[in-house]
Amino acid sequence: MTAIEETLVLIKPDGVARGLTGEILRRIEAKGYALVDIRMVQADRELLGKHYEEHVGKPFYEPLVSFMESGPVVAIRLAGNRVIEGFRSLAGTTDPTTAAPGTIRGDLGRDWGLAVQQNLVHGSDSPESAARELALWFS
Ligand code: RTP
Ligand code: MG
Repeated sequence: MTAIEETLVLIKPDGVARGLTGEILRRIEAKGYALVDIRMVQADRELLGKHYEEHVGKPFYEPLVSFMESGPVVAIRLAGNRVIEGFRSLAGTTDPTTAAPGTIRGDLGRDWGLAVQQNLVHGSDSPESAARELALWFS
């Protein structure tokens, strides 16, 4: 038996701006996960600073936060058995240029000049991250 768990998925500003929200939701639903809650958010620096606290001080932190506040994101509370690893598998690896075809990043993403920041989606990477991030985006 595996337990039903929840994860935070974000459709990042590039995914929203390119009109890929429907296609990304379609893939998530086709995989069989449940959309528990969904909202469109214009994130500010305070929220993004907490969301990306593990990356504070890294060279890509400032450009990442600037990118993430450049437009609205879609935040999704997603549920299912092993959904945390399942969604990350659906998303593909971080760099969309080399993410495997068949994945969201591999099929729909590429390098548009901002390195790997524009990679369409975020998914929590552990149960602890999921609980922390869901509390931030669905408080
Ligand atoms: P995510 O958190 O968005 O689901 O992606 P991830 O686990 O695959 O990547 P992570 O290492 O957590 O990095 C978070 C986001 O920061 C941007 N990033 N830029 N070297 C770079 O320029 C760099 N490395 C990471 C990406 O947008 C990545 O998704
Ligand atoms: Mg991550």
